[in-house]
Amino acid sequence: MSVISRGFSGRGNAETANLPPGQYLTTDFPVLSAGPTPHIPLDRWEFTIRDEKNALLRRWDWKSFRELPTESPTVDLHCVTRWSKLGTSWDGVSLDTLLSDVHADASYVMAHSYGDYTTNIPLHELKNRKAWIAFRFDGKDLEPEHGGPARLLVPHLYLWKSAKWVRGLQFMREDKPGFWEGLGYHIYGDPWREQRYSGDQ
Ligand SMILES: Nc1nc2c(c(=O)[nH]1)N[C@H]1C(S)=C(S)[C@@H](COP(=O)(O)O)O[C@H]1N2
Ligand SMILES: [Mo]
Repeated sequence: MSVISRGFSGRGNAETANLPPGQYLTTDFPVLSAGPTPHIPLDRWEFTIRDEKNALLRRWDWKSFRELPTESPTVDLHCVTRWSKLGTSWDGVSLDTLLSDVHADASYVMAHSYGDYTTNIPLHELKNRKAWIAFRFDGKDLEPEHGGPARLLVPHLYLWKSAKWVRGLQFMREDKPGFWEGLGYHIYGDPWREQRYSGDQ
């Protein structure tokens, strides 16, 4: 009884309200990767923050990264191919923690991944508990297909901004397109404003 009423009324209405325009709900977790899945041994993994000229500002290896305080956000995911998955649970390190004492003369970052994927994001979109480097999904170590050992998680933007296998952020003074943005996807990618392609408002 409780299962039926939750499925049909309360939860259904709440979920529809959380669905951006043009999206449909899915409960599985599709894998979308532009290339092969890189496999990064933890003893070779690193996450770096670099300035515009590529100078190293911060570096964590897996051990020092995992010693940082973690958060456990529950967030909704919206892929530009129109599936949304609501209420996903993650463990990760907040970008507020990683960027806390880094001073940048820059308003944008390029996220770089192992395997060469890139995506651009305004720096302020990574702050104020809106973005994480996530290493666990649903209580389990993040699967390689979904970006393990660790991926960027910026759930308030379309999911292509959440770079899997992330290896670092580079500050940029001016905005530049990353991989999908350079192929015609929107430079910003707000699902609530349906910013799918570069011509969209
Ligand atoms: N490194 C990397 N990150 C990536 C991608 C990719 O191809 N390579 N695809 C993006 C796209 S288009 C989406 S929708 C999500 C998909 O994440 P998932 O495979 O965990 O569902 O990852 C994003 N991050
Ligand atoms: Mo996507």
